[in-house]
Amino acid sequence: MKSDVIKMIRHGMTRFVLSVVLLSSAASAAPLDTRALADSVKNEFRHAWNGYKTYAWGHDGLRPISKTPYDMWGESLLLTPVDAFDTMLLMGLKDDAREAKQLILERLSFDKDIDVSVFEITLRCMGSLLSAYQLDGDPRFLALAKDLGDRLLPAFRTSTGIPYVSVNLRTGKPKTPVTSTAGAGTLLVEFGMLSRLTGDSVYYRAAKRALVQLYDRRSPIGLVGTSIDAETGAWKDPRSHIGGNIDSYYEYLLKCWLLFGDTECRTMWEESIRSVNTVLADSTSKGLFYRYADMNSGAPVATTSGALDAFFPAVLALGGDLRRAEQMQASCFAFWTVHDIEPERFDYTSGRILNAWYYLRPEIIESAYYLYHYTHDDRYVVMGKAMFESVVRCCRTDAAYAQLKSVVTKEQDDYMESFFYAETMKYFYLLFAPEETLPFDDVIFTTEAHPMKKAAKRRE
Ligand code: DMJ
Repeated sequence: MKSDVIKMIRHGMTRFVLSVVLLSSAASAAPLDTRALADSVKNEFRHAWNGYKTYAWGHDGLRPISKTPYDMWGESLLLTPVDAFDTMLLMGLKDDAREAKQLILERLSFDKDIDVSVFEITLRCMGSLLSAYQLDGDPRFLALAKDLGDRLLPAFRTSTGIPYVSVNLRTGKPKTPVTSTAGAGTLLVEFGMLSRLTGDSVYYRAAKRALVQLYDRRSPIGLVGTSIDAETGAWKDPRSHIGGNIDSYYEYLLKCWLLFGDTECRTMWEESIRSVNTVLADSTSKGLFYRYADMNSGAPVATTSGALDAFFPAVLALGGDLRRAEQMQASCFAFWTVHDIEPERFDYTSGRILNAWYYLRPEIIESAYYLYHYTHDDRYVVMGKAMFESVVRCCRTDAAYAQLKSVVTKEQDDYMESFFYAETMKYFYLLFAPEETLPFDDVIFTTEAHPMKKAAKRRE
């Protein structure tokens, strides 16, 4: 019944204001108006964007307390407007999108003598440019993505095909062979879409080879480690888990099957998730989490989880395992509620915080959005509302939004990542906005929340 009313609201009957029973502990009957919530998200997005425009225009990002700009690799690649552009389009912020597009097309150049992280620039720039091209249609976005792809290819010229961590955008000189599994294995959604849209398979082949090379080095019990040497192919850190430095490797196995119909990715996903659920899943009195274990023996190493791990319910749900997805989301959200916002790392058995920062991360919100899509259970909208209110209460500054040094003290830090615009605010918005804002089943989101259309085709 409640689901039906929320569905009606999400489909335009905004006059309905609904009282829902909040999640277990927060059982007060609060009015819930998803249209109003979506508008609040949009207003807060605009608040943060106006801060960027006023104090950091033309730079990568804004320091939201000192109101000064920063550039991640020393020279600007316009990370904030590039990452934020498709969120503006989805929110219907036409004037802001027009300004951002003009800035990007006039000023963005990858011909720079800087060493950039292959992983970060692929997620933040290539994914954004490809989604900008698909949503806006201007071929200059695709040309920029192709130029970037060509500059990143030298990083893959290793004896294994696993890419170096970073590459110089002008000279192509690679740097740092020991890479994280996520760093080397979270490239195929973007590189594959670049191949599809340009008709040149070179990008797909490079990123796919890297993914297969990682998978082929899995242990006899089917697990991968945290870091690997791209030249020797030897694992450097044998700890296996689903958290930071491995996380999106699993996500892309599944998504590349769903986006490209790549059956080899399907097999790799199915084999991998079986091992992960067998060896790493940990059902405790505090709920479902995934532990750290040695990739070869499966021996437990740590019972830690955190903000990054909270992407996993979304992936489980996308892969069809709603039971584990819902269990894990409930466990993660319980840790969010302890301090009204989630810490970067905690021990899920003792409850001890191991890293108290909050970096404005989106993962738990992303999972709420996926779970709402699949279940239409009101609890995920209520959860999203609570999290949105926490972020506004704890992280808002008069210029934009600030990450937190501590979820306990709520002391703010003078930094704001571009993924706040690309992911955090986008997933809040999509959770509250009418489903037709972006039909879920038409797209696969990159790990930076840039939607890739399943039906995308090369234009002749
Ligand atoms: C983003 O850059 C991507 O989501 C990535 O996969 C890891 N997490 C950050 C945001 O937390």
